[in-house]
Amino acid sequence: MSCEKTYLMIKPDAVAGGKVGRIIARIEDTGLCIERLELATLTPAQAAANYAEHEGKPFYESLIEYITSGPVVKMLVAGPNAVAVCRKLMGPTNPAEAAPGTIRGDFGLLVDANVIHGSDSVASAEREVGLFFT
Ligand code: IDP
Ligand code: MG
Repeated sequence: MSCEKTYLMIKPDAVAGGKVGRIIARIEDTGLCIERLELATLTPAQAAANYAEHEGKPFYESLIEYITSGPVVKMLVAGPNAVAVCRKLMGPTNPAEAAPGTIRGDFGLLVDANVIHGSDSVASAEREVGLFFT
């Protein structure tokens, strides 16, 4: 068992849709600890840094536009196997393929507005936590 930190972010569609409270409850229900939490609108530079691996893909420009379109909820979440536990809780990238009971399966419909971001590895988590929480 490794105690890890991960970076989660409730995306603009879910914040605007009034789903923040229910999503946070699911994170808390796992037993993981929300150590930092902040409502903010990402700058284009922050968005580009977070999604650098996707630069050049067909959806990149619309992804940056979308993620900077309104406030997000940034979270630093910690606990045993936090990265994998959160990815499982979120469900797969496309909400249409996400099972009921997952955050994307229950709160999302479209891949381009898929409710929540979560770091995909311990290395990504370290980088993303550094980007969003100094
Ligand atoms: P992840 O968020 O599950 O890690 P990634 O493949 O890292 O998925 O993609 C990052 C984000 O880019 C996704 O969460 C989604 O918002 C967006 N995205 C990924 N694939 C597509 C696509 O095919 N069309 C539109 N948006 C996409
Ligand atoms: Mg990813």
